[in-house]
Amino acid sequence: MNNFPENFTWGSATSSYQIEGAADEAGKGPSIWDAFCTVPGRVAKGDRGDIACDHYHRMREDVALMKAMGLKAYRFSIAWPRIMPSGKDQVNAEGLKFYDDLINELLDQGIEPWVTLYHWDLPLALQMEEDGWLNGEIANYFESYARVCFARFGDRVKHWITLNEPWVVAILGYGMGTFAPGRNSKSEPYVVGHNLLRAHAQAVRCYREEFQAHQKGLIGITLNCDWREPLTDKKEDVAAAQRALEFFLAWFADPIYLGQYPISMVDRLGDRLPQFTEEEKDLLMGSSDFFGLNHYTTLFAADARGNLEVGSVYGNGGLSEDQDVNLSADPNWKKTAMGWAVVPWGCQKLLAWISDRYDAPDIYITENGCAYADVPTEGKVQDDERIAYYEGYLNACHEAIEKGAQLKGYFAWSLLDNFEWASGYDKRFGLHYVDFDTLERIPKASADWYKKAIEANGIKDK
Ligand code: PNW
Repeated sequence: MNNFPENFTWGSATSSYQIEGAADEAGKGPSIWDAFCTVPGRVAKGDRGDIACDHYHRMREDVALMKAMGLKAYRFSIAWPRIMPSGKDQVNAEGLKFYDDLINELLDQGIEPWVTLYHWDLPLALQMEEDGWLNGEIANYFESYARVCFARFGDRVKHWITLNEPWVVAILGYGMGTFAPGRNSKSEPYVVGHNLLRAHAQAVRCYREEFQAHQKGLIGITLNCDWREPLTDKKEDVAAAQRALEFFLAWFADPIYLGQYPISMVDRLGDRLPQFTEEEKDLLMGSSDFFGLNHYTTLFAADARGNLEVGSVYGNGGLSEDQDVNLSADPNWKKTAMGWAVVPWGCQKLLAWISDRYDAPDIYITENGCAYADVPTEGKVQDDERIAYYEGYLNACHEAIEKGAQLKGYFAWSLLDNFEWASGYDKRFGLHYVDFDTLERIPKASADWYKKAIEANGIKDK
């Protein structure tokens, strides 16, 4: 048995647009994802989030599923346009009430709420009128929205996450254009990344100055990163893997933990990388009480020496030219339905890399999981591949802890099958199967497996 530390936070995660539905109900304003889904060809099968899992109307039933698994914590996001339909000024009382009810229900069932303030559903008005994350003013709008949430929910919410995966917002939203708002640019991602960091820092300052002393919660950020393993032990490839991790994770983590962008980015991006003022640097430095990490997969990295292979593996397109890194997978690696390789040791190496570079911060894995083409038979879903994935990655987490990583918790992505962004409903990440016609939920075998892991506070050795 591989046992986890006492008080390890066992959780599961979701996000507002992916599960709530009720997209145009109870005073909610449209988000950039509501709009993006209406553009032909952007989302598989023309799927949209208007109904999704209908969690907005089935919230209590879903909390009961969490309770049945014995979850200690549940990470969800607040939809900014449900709280502020046009992104600023006016606050929607019905939106506040929904999250009040959810938080109260969780606490009644003994489940700790972990709240993400931004999981990509930007109020559409801020995109149309203000250019969204391209406009430096957005940091002020985000701070105002965050303040409303701290003031209203902070008596009960003790873990806040400002932003989910700024890398995805910047690269997929503004570089590759595969996610909302669908832009293709070589310079905008770095402006967007910069403004995301500024917005994070201002929200954290707001929490610390106005709320933290009496509410006594913690606030952090969630960054996503795959592991990059050098393809060979040649020093050029070792350097390429390091550079790839810097462009992926250190882009956001270095300003927060070390006070500046990585030198590799400064050197390679020139004027495309904005600069922080001294005041912004001070605000950013130390602005996360914990390191939230979303991790799914691993690829090899090799120095491209100007011969970039574009488009062969996910991640090779877009802005890879800035890094001059070629990515590849071992053909023997198993792949999930997303085409993402299952490589548990990459998770252990990434946790060690973070612990080493940032002086062993408290880390929470705020997402880890996998999609498979689950099919119910006689009302049951026997998702053995998902169980194997979780077993592999949790064993890797255990090893990382033994080697010194301060990993304090783990959130399985996801509680439910849901709207998987540009992949629509086709890609199922849930511990619970959702029939998108009837909206019935069925616990998969993995939900039962996870329940036992939580109960035992550990998993069986490989
Ligand atoms: C994360 N990539 O998204 C998100 O936080 C979740 O909302 C999402 O459902 C989950 O992972 C599974 O995809 C990502 O292409 C989306 O590198 C794409 C990438 C990474 C993370």
